[in-house]
Amino acid sequence: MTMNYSIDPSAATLLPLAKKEGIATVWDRHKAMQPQCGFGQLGVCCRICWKGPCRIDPFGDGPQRGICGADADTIVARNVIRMIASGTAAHSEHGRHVALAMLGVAEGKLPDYTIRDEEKLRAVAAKLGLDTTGKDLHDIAGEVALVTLGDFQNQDHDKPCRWIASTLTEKRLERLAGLHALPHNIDAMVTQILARTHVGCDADATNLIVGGIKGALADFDGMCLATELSDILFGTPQPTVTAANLGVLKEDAVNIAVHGHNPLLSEVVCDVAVLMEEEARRAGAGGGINIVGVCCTGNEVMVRHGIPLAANYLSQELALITGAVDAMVVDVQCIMPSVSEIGACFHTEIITTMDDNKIPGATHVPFREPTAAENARQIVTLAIDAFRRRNPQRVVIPDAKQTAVVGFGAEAIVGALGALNADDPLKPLIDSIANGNIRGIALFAGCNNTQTTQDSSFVTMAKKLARNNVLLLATGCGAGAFAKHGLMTQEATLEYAGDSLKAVLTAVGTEAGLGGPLPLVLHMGSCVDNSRAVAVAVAVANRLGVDLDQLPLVASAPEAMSEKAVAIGTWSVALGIPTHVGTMPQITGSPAVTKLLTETAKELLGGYFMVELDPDKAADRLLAVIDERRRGLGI
Ligand code: MSK
Repeated sequence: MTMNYSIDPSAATLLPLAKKEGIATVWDRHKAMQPQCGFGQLGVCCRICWKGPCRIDPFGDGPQRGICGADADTIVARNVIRMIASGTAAHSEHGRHVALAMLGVAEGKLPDYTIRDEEKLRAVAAKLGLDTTGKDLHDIAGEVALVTLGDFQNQDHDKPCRWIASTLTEKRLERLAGLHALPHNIDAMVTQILARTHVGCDADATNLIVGGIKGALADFDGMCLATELSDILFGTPQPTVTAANLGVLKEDAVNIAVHGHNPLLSEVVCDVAVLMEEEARRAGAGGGINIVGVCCTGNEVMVRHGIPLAANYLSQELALITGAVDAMVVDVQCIMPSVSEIGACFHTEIITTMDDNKIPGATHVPFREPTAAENARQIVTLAIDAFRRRNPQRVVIPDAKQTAVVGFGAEAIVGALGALNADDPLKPLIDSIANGNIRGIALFAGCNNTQTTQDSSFVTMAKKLARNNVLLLATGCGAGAFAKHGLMTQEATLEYAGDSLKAVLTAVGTEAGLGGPLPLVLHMGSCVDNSRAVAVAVAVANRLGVDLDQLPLVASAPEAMSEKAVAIGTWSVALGIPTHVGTMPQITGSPAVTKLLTETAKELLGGYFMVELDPDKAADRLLAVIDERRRGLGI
């Protein structure tokens, strides 16, 4: 049974234990929810006003319009773009938080933070068109922060957001401007979507979807700025060797799981934990303090500092069922409310930290940047106290741990390629694509979803694409899946890569001093870090003088789940990237919206959605698209 839920070996150990102890997990709740509402699955249920809920009969026998007169196309389009607005809000709020922190650093108000990557700060300032001559570091940081915050404040509709304007290819910017899809202000895009989907407003499905695309591009803007400013404050990822899966928990240490998305808190918890090792030992933890990651906070600290990743989205509850986690510290997004109930079955402190993200039953430690270290000390103290209450008899740490070579942001990839050609680092990559040694590039992103067997589609697709010489990039919980299943190792490259891909990865990895090939899948970071993959793609496109929709580049979210994933998938399409989704999107109740996103988008944007639930067939479809793109380039 467990095999249908997950291919993660930790699940095989811990789900039977949960069952024995009467602890319900996400998979139990999924089962209890069956059958799920068919109207909701098709996207034809409208709950936008209190005349409803209304739903359209997909078989044509019952109502074809809601009480206000909205048809299936309007309802589906409104529902899906509201998801985009939420995803955009989530990523961009994260970005705003980081930008405000950078402003605080520049103004000398945040003693617990500093600028860790001066070179990146200067590069970002130059990219944003700022003159840094003669300015000191803090002045530059202040200007970068203010320009960034301008993307939340600009009221000139004709002036696109600064980050997107300084990131994409000229051709892509022109194409998006032609469709009136370039956002001028992130907050305004979220507000506009909510306004136009209010009862009695925009009822034109095509117009709504174009508004959604504009909102998704605001999401892209927010992700770019969140990623780049986080690198400046916390360091730009470089290749590092670490480990993944629940075997990274330690019996003899205070285990603190950092979970959520925003690095502002987790970074300081990591710093403070080092200073509190002795206290942990005095409490009986001979192994000191062991910080592990969950979801994308985990990915953030993993790619920057080599902190091991314990779990991706669907495994977060399993981490608690080990009985070995003393504190789970959460910030924002993708935290199951069930964690407090499961934590209460053990000694585990579930600690919420953001005032707008609380969970009943959790301990709340309000996190404020000016007192970050003090807050982190409070959190680590709670974890040490919990460790004292831990029942060793209940500790079951699965024998599941894989090495993971991670930390491949755009700079690290260009750096590794630079070992082959210092003057023109992109040339080895471009030559390899042109001569077919690399057939194409696939970016795996997105979540886990109980609608699919956890991690299975990621692993199946990656192995097939790698065998066919496709270079693989990954972020978010997809990256977590690959790390847990040993696909971020040199051994995986030797075992699964096709011959020509293996030769390229070996040449680059060896020259870059890794003593062997690059790992089979390159971990680029958390879900906001999808912008890193775009940075590489834009550099290649600019170098070739083409646009993004001409590159043999595809994206896939085989286990997509969240509203953020809907936003990411939509901007990926808007950037010209064919984008596979492996779970059924809630749009199929409208053939018009489905056609718009899966077919018409190709003419308008070059990118389009491909829905394929079978991972093996999905890999074949991606290979066919890559080959079509190659033919288009004449290679
Ligand atoms: S955490 S948005 S489940 S990737 Fe970024 Fe994972 Fe998806 Fe959340």
